[in-house]
Amino acid sequence: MSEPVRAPLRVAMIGYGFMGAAHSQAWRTAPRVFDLPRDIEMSVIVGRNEDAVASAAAKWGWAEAATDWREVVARDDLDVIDIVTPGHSHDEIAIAALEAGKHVLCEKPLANTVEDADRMAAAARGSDGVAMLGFTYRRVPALTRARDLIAEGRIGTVQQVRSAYRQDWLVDPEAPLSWRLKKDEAGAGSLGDIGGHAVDLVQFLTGQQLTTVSGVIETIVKQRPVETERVGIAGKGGDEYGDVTVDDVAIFTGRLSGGALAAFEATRFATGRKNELTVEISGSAGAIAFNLESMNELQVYDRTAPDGEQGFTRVIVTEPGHPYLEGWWPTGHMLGYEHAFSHQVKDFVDAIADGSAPTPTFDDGAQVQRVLAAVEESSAADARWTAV
Ligand code: SOE
Repeated sequence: MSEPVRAPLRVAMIGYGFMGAAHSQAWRTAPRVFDLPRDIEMSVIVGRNEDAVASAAAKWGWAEAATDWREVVARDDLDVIDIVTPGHSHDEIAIAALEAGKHVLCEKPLANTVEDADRMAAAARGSDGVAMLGFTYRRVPALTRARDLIAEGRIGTVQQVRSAYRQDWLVDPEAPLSWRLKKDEAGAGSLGDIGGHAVDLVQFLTGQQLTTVSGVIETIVKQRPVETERVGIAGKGGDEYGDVTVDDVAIFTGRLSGGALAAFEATRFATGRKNELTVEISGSAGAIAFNLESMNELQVYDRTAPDGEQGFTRVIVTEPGHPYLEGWWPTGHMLGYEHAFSHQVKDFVDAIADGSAPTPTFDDGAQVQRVLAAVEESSAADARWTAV
């Protein structure tokens, strides 16, 4: 499909929850901050509830609202389909969009099962459209910078890795049974929703893949009030109770292709931890450490520093030369959660314009699903070491 270079990219977004809000602000903001090679038209937002999707369109700046994603995907006046629905619908929407010649940005997880993820990856490989997965934390400047330092050999050989994604919004046993706690919609619980981020991040930072895992997953609160109203991530519950069908906590170890051991934790039961994603990569010549709750900072340790001067250095990753910083504020004026979504749009649009394949690819997403499935398999077999 050949397109005039400056023709605007006409975007349709399917879904309008938490990720719909995040992606909408990115489509609005990226063209105003970066010099994108294509203009952006926020053409259509799609959701099943007509009134709710109309009000989301008005609030977030979409020109039209629609209720049937199939009709939207088939339209020939759209170029991009951005998928922000729960994981169980990703495969059907993404494959239809790719077959219709659209470019596809898909929020993580790629899919709820390895089989669906593999079918999506095959569709992406066979399509002229650009396909990219939204593991957005890769585009937090401190983490992009960490990846570059590790790739340049600054911490030497990776010898050990640890990463934890900890939240606490399910500590309350009366927190309702939202879609994120139902296997048929979410696929997995903490493991899939936030453990997937930790796995992707470790693989992205080290440039290595997990080859084998051993772990345990557990559901702490087994029944919860059925959700009566969806509000933010946690929702509101009624008098009726239903079964939680996903894990609350996942604790696992893995071996990276380079040989290093990695330890992971994913939980929504870390009382007091709101959205703490930590990663620490220990190498033969140094180390890097990061915590999302201080997301502009990268801790860097250099073993070659003179004796008496060694220690983790706190680098504020807001210098003009740091990744993605060219479009933002003067040094030290801090970025937040939403900025990485704008960086994701920037990289996606750049790739569409220059015909390159942006990462993470759908193949990357399928590989992460394989890791998560191996953790579930290991847990069911008393934490036996399980090949990915
Ligand atoms: C989206 O990237 C996401 O993974 C959500 O699905 C999680 O629930 C959130 O807490 C982290 O971000």
